Amino acid sequence: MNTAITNKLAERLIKAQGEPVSGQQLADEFGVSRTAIWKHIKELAEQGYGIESIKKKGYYLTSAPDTLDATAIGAGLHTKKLGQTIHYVESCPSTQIIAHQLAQEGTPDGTIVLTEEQTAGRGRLARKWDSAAKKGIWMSVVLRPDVVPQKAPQFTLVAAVAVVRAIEEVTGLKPEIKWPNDILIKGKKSTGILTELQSDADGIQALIIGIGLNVNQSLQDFPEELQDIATSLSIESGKLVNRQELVRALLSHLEIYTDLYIETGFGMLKILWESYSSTIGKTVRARMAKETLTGIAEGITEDGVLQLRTADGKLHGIYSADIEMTN
Ligand code: BTX
Repeated sequence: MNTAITNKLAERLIKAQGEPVSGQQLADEFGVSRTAIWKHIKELAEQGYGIESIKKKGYYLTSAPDTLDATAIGAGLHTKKLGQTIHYVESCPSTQIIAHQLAQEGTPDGTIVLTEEQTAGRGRLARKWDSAAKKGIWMSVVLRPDVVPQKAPQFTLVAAVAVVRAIEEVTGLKPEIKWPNDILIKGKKSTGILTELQSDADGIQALIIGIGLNVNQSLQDFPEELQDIATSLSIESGKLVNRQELVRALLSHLEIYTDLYIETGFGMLKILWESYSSTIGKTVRARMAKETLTGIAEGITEDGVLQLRTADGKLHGIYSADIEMTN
């Protein structure tokens, strides 16, 4: 069986959005016989697609399997660049590792790596990122922006805006951003973003933006030590969320906001970011490698640096820290 045709047929039926397409039309489009189409339909049913047929009208899709493979994501994706190359694996230690490898091998700008499960998902500073099978979006995006390396850290903030907009659009939830890279819902962490850089004397070769988004976990799906601090979209909305739709929304917003940043700078994004921030205006504790400072978070600069005013009136620029709210 020609699996390329099976995949294209799946894509065709997804794109038809539940409207029946006749066996003859499919046979003409794919240049094969109606019997061959019927065999591919049977194969798709075995893969978990729900396919019905109406006499004289044809085949239509009632459900698609809950997977993030290239066929499922590609159908209905309206981006120009992001996700036009999709690298999918069912399980891997970390999508960041694969994305770094692909970037070194010259994969195009906008390539994404998606998996159902990570066995060694990573956060910042070699922390672990819990990545339960089929419950979340574990994705790395390879970008090759023509910007100086100093402009790289803001991509984390830009990605945070994109994630919040996508979550809002798909679920109606109202997430907040905790500087620099946490997306919180009702104070609990739903998403983490990790931006890594490949650069040389000529500048940035690739930016690898890792996004870990908790989608359909129940509280028990998280390890015990995370149950007080982590949440998922499903816990917060009380519904299962379509991961495929969310990936597509995420890619669309990420494309819009990264392009905006590359073309016009951080100005407009800074305003957007601050409007979603749970940090700005609050008294926070910033834990850094060498010291901890407590003060009011007044805003971020054009470079994405957090401005913290301590009780002695001094304004500190915080480049990297863990932020805790003080009540
Ligand atoms: P971070 O260092 O800000 O957060 C890591 C911390 O978050 C952990 O120490 C733990 O306390 C908590 N945590 C771990 N797993 C979860 C979870 N699923 N939900 C909520 N809290 C959690 C954040 O780093 C950056 C994470 C990026 C993850 C993506 S997934 C795709 C890509 N591949 C990969 O290996 N990492 C990125």
